[in-house]
Amino acid sequence: MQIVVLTGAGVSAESGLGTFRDQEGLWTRYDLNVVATPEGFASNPEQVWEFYGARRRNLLDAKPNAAHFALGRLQRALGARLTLVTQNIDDLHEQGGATDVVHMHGELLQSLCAACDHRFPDRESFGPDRACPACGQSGCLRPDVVWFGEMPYQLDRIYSALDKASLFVAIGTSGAVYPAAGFVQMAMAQGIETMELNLEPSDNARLFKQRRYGPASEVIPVWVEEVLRTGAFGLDV
Ligand code: BJW
Repeated sequence: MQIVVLTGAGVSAESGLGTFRDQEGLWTRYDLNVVATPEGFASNPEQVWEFYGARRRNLLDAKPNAAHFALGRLQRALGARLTLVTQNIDDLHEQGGATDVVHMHGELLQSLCAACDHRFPDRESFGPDRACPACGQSGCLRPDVVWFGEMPYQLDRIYSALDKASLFVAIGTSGAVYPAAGFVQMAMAQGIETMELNLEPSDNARLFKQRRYGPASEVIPVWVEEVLRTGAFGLDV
């Protein structure tokens, strides 16, 4: 029995990290074409670094919430039977005790050198003029995140986990961004169980067999407890 869990910004909302498409979401205050595309970065790297610098500072003050801790507990109990995929670039799943997180849209506290592909942990707020610690070139550093038009990370691993899964669960994601928004269709095509846990119905809500709504910090711990207590979906835990 394999479970694939996909999380989105909603799981970190109660930790004080903004979502993208809600009423006060980041995309209502920032133009995504400017701050979340390779073209935007090429034309104004300072502005993009300012955006990600502010988000780095915000993340350094943030703490995991009950949803992160519950998913961490689930992963420690299920081990390799749970593939935890997140679209989030924060590290709150790890801080909540998850041991193996697939960050398909990259990681905020890492930078990437466009010249030599070197990735490294980075908590600095600004960066365009800094030199790459590996190749020494200046002006080549970017946040290690996946922008629109770029290929998400570890898709082979995600598709292979979905192929073997008996349950796909989407948590706190609007279902607006592909390829993540298409995972439920892949799960449907395989005839496996699907579940949406969100504050409110997402764009894809009708595609899920089961749906539960409410804040992640309340809904996720209840669901995790259920899975661990009853061995729901045939789990032998
Ligand atoms: C709560 C809650 C609480 C609130 N409790 N819930 C047409 C068709 C298909 C695809 C495309 C298309 N046109 C263009 C594309 C491709 C494009 C795309 O999908 N565009 C769409 C706009 C249509 N995708 C891409 O370009 C991707 N790459 C790609 O496709 O490569 C080619 C490829 C081809 C074939 C196969 C595979 C690949 C790359 C996408 C990169 C996304 N990058 C971003 C920003 C970078 C990281 C960052 O800065 O953080 O990633 S955009 C942003 O959206 C971020 C997120 O990870 C992502 C998803 O957002 P999420 O997590 O769903 O957040 P919200 O805000 O949308 O939703 C929050 C939800 O939480 C809501 O439902 C709330 O109700 C809920 N919530 N509080 C529980 N307390």
